Amino acid sequence: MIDSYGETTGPRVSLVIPARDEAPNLPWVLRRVPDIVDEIVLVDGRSTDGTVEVACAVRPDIRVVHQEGRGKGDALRLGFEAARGERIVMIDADGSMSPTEIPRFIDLLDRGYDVVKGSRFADGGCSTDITILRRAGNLALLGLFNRLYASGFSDLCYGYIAFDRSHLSRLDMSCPGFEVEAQLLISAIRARLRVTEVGSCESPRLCGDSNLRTFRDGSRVLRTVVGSHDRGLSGLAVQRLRSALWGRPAHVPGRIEPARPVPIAPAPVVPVPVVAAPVIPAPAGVWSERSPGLSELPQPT
Ligand SMILES: Nc1nc2c(ncn2[C@@H]2O[C@H](COP(=O)(O)OP(=O)(O)OP(=O)(O)O)[C@@H](O)[C@H]2O)c(=O)[nH]1
Ligand SMILES: [Mg+2]
Repeated sequence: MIDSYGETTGPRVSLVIPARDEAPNLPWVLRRVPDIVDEIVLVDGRSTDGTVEVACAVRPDIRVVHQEGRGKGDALRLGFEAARGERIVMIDADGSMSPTEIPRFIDLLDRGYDVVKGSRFADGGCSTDITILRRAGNLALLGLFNRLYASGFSDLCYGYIAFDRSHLSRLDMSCPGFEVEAQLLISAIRARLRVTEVGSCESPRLCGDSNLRTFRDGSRVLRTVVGSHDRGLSGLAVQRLRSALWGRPAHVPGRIEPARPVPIAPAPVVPVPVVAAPVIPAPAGVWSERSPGLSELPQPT
């Protein structure tokens, strides 16, 4: 890419699209990608319906990543690693999300947010696809998520998300399946990234069968949301239970790990202090602790 000063720069916005047997839907999606997107990365999940051929015919400049493993989370992780843009946007390939909304996500990143997530239930959002069962499941998981992570989101299981590439190493995407969106958000909150929502409209997939199984994938999201909880007494209880059951605490975010879990030794349990230290209120917006400067330390006589 050549910038306005005639210098060669890398792509600014990368669009990552996981696709498994989405050949009939991809032309609709790819033809609506706005010019603001500099590169498209398609992660093909061993499709057998000509997905890659169709994508290359519609967008000869598309970059294709071939996925060896399985699952949307696994595909996204590969796509993010391959993406070269400063800004990364993820979108589904089935025509349920319109790429024409991408500029709204990028605009919020430009305004200083680190992660922008689409919400079907925020202002300007809608869904003509969600069933009563999925809406109830999403609402229940969202309520739990907001409570455990002290957040105030209006949607959880929706995969239209944009973020700044510089935060990639802090976003945890080690889960292989549809629970990856919840996992990404949990790690963003833990890393104290500025996350915001933007209204987004979801339509029914254009053609083909859903890869999502409501109960199987819903329970995986539930396990991710509860299993990653590590704050307060309930968090301590969850992590102790995890250690007792599987011999390891929740995945520690901060890096992208291989899809296959690496066995790690259980972390030592830090004892909770019996007597709480007196809390000294700090003025708002100022760190409550401060180390003395060298000049303030007692000087040797
Ligand atoms: N590469 C790859 N993509 C996948 C895999 N599983 C799902 N996807 C893609 O992930 C996106 C979301 O999957 P969907 O099947 O649409 O799931 P959903 O949006 O929850 O359900 P519906 O829209 O109701 O079908 C689609 O673009 C799929 O093609 C996979 O194992 N590998
Ligand atoms: Mg879909």
